[in-house]
Amino acid sequence: MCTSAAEAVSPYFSGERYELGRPESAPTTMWFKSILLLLAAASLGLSAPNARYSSTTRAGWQPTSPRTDRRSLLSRDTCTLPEEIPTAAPKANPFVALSQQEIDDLANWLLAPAQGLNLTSTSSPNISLSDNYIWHIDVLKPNKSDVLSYLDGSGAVPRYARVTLIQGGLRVPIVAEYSVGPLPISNSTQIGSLDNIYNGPNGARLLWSAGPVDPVRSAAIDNLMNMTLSPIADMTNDLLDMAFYGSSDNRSTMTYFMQSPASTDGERTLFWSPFRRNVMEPWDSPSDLYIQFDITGTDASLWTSLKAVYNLQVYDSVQDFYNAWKDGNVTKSPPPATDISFLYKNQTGPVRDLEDRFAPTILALDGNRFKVDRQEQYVEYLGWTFYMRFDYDVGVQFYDIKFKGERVLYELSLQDAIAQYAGNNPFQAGTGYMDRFYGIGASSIKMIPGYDCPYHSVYLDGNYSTTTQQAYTQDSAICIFETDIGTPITRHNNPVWAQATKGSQLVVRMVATVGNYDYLWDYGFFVDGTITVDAHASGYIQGNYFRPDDEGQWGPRVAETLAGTLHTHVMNFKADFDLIDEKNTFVKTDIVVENITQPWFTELGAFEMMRYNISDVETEDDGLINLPPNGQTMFTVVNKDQLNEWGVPRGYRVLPGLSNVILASQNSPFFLKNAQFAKQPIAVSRQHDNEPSSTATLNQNVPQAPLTEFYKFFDGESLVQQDLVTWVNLGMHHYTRAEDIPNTLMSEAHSSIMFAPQNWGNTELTKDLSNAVMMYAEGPENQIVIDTNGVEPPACLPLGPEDSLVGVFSVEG
Ligand SMILES: *[C@@H]1O[C@H](CO)[C@@H](O)[C@H](O)[C@H]1NC(C)=O
Ligand SMILES: *[C@@H]1O[C@H](CO)[C@@H](O)[C@H](O)[C@H]1NC(C)=O
Ligand SMILES: *[C@@H]1O[C@H](CO)[C@@H](O)[C@H](O)[C@H]1NC(C)=O
Ligand SMILES: *[C@@H]1O[C@H](CO)[C@@H](O)[C@H](O)[C@H]1NC(C)=O
Ligand SMILES: *[C@@H]1O[C@H](CO)[C@@H](O)[C@H](O)[C@H]1NC(C)=O
Ligand SMILES: *[C@@H]1O[C@H](CO)[C@@H](O)[C@H](O)[C@H]1NC(C)=O
Ligand SMILES: *[C@@H]1O[C@H](CO)[C@@H](O)[C@H](O)[C@H]1NC(C)=O
Ligand SMILES: *[C@@H]1O[C@H](CO)[C@@H](O)[C@H](O)[C@H]1NC(C)=O
Ligand SMILES: *[C@@H]1O[C@H](CO)[C@@H](O)[C@H](O)[C@H]1NC(C)=O
Ligand SMILES: *[C@@H]1O[C@H](CO)[C@@H](O)[C@H](O)[C@H]1NC(C)=O
Ligand SMILES: *[C@@H]1O[C@H](CO)[C@@H](O)[C@H](O)[C@H]1NC(C)=O
Ligand SMILES: [Cu+2]
Repeated sequence: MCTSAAEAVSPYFSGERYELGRPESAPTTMWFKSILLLLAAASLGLSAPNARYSSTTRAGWQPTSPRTDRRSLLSRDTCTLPEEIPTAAPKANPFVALSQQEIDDLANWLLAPAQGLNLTSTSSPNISLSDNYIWHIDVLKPNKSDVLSYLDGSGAVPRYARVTLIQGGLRVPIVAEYSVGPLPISNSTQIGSLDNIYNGPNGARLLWSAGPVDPVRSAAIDNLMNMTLSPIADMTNDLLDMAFYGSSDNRSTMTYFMQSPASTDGERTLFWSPFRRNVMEPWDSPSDLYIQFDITGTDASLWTSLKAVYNLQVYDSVQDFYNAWKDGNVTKSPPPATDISFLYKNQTGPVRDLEDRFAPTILALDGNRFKVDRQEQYVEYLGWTFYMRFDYDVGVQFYDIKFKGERVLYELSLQDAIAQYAGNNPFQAGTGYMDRFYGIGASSIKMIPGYDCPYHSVYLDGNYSTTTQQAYTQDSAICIFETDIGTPITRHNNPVWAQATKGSQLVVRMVATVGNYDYLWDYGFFVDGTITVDAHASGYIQGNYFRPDDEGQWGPRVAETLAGTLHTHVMNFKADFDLIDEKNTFVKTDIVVENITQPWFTELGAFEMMRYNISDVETEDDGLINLPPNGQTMFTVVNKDQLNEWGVPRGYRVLPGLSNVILASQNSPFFLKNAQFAKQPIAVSRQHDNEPSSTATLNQNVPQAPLTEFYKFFDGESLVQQDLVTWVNLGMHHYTRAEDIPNTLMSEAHSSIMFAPQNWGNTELTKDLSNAVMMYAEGPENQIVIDTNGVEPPACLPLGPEDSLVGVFSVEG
């Protein structure tokens, strides 16, 4: 496709093009301010082949060497690879993941008899459920108060670890989180409770049975499954065309899965398992069988299967079910299809006309316009600066976001991504995932260049510590690129001038493949001071076994033995605005409609008109906020002590976007106190170091007794000119469809929110941009001036006749 464009005469500003473009009878003449560029361009010839790469193998293109000198751009006829522009963060990033040395030192310290924790090493060959051992050693997020005094002043941020111990050896077995510090380990290092940051009934702990499925528990569950299923393999082979003999046994043709949540309060752990064909993506090869298991307590010999459901018949035990089958009393429903070609994404079908051509792409032809300090995970972009943090739980997070040197947000971070399911079977009806529990950051993937992210993106690593005590680096977990927003950011035409300013944004992107789903999150930083968060989803739906009698109540049939599955995604974000400083107010501007009279409309009498009704959200009692119909409320965070030139408090608007949904069912037993953050579109609370997050990683299995109970944040405190946190939800009701097969489409599975300046400036904030054109007439002859502020398309970009600015603006003579 990369044929030379040399013969297509297409200068942007050449005298030749001017001649071509000027109508014979034009009453105006043209004059260019950008003389230097015009001359350079004219002398070098603007047209050039857009051959960006020298090599040729389809799989591994070799980039040309980065250009070293801006001027060389004009003397080349190919655009060059944008070089990464380094910068130095003003301060070292205070949010660094633990190093392997730190993790090892912490593990040794915890295991030392002096600590009295009676821990068994996780590498012990005979480790058992009734031992105490380490699950996760991670860094404890430092307190905002400490980070701010460090960023704005001096000193150091205290460094602590957050340690999760599985304590099966206690009289009442628990899983608990502790703080260990200060780091590095010294004689003053102590282990302490984290009850200060967890407000649930059991503080920083939950009953053991509601804990994570670590390798020890997982092996015991696998054994229970084998003990339950291998004796009935003759029946499962007959009814389901599948059997199970343990995950490591190559005779196993089916998989089991644990319903989440597996408990309500940790007292008892009961879960339903679906059974799926052991093929690529078992999610979409479900059968009609479900079995309930009780895995309460640390003595796995007491674990047992309970009920079974097959073809909507409920059996009190697996044995009852087996006996019924032996007696020929079981009515068979079709086993999951064996042909899974529908789950593949290989290109099939005739190629669409012209679709063999390479798709359009985003390119920074004139070089990058952002700078990155990789080591400090710090970014600068056209007035924006921010730090990033990465962790196992949620992945990338943003801190100290400033625009033109002024702080806008202290923190912008994902809290959790949850999903509420439904269906006429115990598994889908009982599913409420909280993906933070499974590690959203730990599920981050290496981006596919050119597909997940535009070519020439800057890729950053995501560092976090695993639950196997490894300091792990996910390379290319984040990509950063600048893109056109798709429209000019401002424009106008009038008889006197025509103007347009380019709209650009920096995007920081992360993708996490959590089991069946792929979440893509974009954080956008716009040239006008706007910040956006966009969430998209793809991957495989957790499909339902197709039953005609479900009659489309939870989704349409989408394959031979597969139906869609109604579910709602909610993703909670923490937006800790600090507009200039921490003293902020959350303001609602309602549009109210009233019958009024006005003295000049005597003939109308009372008539209906609208006006603003502006009110502060005064206390946390009013902090849980719904979206009004017809968008008739504007939500802003303002700083009443910081006025713009017009005397108006400077602020940012919280602008709901696409699909800001919340849980459709608010009283489901599977999402109770543990998911209160997902029950209103917006919430505003006072910032406190002991309320760092709307949820906790271990909230998944304790809907009734979570570590973090969000509503307890709302205890009547004043919100006027205080340090506030705004909690917002993105999400989607997933109305599954045939088009979810094989993979959900990111076009429709999309949600967004925007934070936009609202009287932040004295005017809009793009008047300083040079990537703008102003066209007007000047002088008695009405000479047309085309002023592009000295910024031109680089010489390597071939332009066509219709790309010319000449003749676009004219005045009537
Ligand atoms: C576990 O194994 C170690 C040796 O690897 C042995 O010394 C110890 O007695 C075993 N403990 C139990 C409870 O079996
Ligand atoms: C230490 O834990 C083991 C289980 O790992 C348990 O059998 C033992 O009783 C515990 N010792 C004390 C002193 O609590
Ligand atoms: C810690 O205390 C021990 C004795 O209790 C001492 O030998 C050691 O030097 C101390 N270490 C540090 C780092 O202070
Ligand atoms: C599962 O149980 C069967 C006996 O029913 C046994 O042959 C097999 O080895 C077990 N599988 C595993 C992985 O232990
Ligand atoms: C399954 O495993 C057994 C024992 O490890 C081996 O002999 C057999 O060849 C394997 N069968 C298949 C189909 O891989
Ligand atoms: C099977 O059905 C027959 C006839 O209804 C009944 O007598 C028998 O008890 C059933 N068997 C089982 C195991 O339920
Ligand atoms: C489709 O992709 C798979 C890889 O997942 C590959 O094994 C298979 O050969 C491909 N099939 C076709 C028809 O290209
Ligand atoms: C991430 O970890 C790698 C490997 O330990 C290290 O080289 C790199 O500096 C770390 N990056 C950051 C930003 O901490
Ligand atoms: C205004 O008055 C009209 C006529 O009485 C009534 O129909 C309408 O609902 C009123 N509007 C409001 C906002 O009260
Ligand atoms: C204006 O807002 C205040 C505070 O929410 C409320 O009390 C009042 O009723 C509103 N007025 C109108 C006309 O809606
Ligand atoms: C962080 O803040 C919490 C809550 O105020 C406090 O309990 C804790 O001690 C602080 N941590 C540090 C390291 O100061
Ligand atoms: Cu979905």
